[in-house]
Amino acid sequence: MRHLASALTSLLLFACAPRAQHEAPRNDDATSLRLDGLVHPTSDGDSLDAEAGDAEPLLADADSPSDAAAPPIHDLDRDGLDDDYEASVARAYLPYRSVHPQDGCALGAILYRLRPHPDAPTTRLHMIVDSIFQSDCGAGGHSGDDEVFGMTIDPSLPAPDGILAIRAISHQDTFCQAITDCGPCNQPQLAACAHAMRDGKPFPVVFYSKGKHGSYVDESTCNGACFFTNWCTLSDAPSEPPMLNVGEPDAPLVRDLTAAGIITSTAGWTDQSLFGFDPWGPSKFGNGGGVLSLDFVDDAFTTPACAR
Ligand SMILES: [Ca+2]
Ligand SMILES: [Ca+2]
Ligand SMILES: [Ca+2]
Repeated sequence: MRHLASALTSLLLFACAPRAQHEAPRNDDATSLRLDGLVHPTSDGDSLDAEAGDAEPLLADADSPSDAAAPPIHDLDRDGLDDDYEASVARAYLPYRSVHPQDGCALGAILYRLRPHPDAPTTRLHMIVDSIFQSDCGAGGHSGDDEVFGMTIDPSLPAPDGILAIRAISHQDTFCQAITDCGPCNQPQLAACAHAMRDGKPFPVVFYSKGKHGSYVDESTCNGACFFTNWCTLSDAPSEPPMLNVGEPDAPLVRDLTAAGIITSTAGWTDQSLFGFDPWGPSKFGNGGGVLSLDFVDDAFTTPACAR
């Protein structure tokens, strides 16, 4: 009975805990991030809750050798990665996001999906970074904006060295679409990224065009793109708005961006049509943005696993 009460208490704590990881805790020792020992794909997703209920003793005895191989105890999105680890990786390996200094509608947030890389699940991570903005105020502007890049991470290397490949697609599926790739990936060989200092180290840069937020890893491809409507430049500092892990398609971590604390009046958002938005729902984001739930599963952003 005591065990049952303990399990129920643990479940209650999980249910009441904030589901979002806003501004993941800084990991100043990125070398401590390792995939080994952290990937334990859940063989039976239905048993996750039971595992979570039994999790507390594993935390308490984390140093004991017998617990070293224990399954993750905080994997609500059921991808085999501890969700706190996901937040640490996302924060540590986030590229330098260069939002144009004269951007007139820079208010936004970062939604991300991090999981084992589908082509190298034990050695690489893949992250989709969906940058949302309240509006696009460039040519043909609109309410709601979503701009996506994908990246391959080798977590055995500290950031930024572990960033092996980045692919940005601006104005996807339009005649203005531009795909740019960069990174130290060897197979295939990619162009070198532009770099700028973040956390005291040279990080690869993802440029967002002024007002339109078209994303490019190559500034020269951006400038003048789409009939001279896109212009990029390196910002003085990286843009790092609130970050939120959306989870996985089969196990979302969030269904309401306002309840999750992302799209709120407090954060400066004013467009009520975006409040309460479900990032895993079928609707478009605003009257001109894309369907976020499709962004998170779009294979066009699956960067190569980058064998070395
Ligand atoms: Ca997870
Ligand atoms: Ca995940
Ligand atoms: Ca846009």
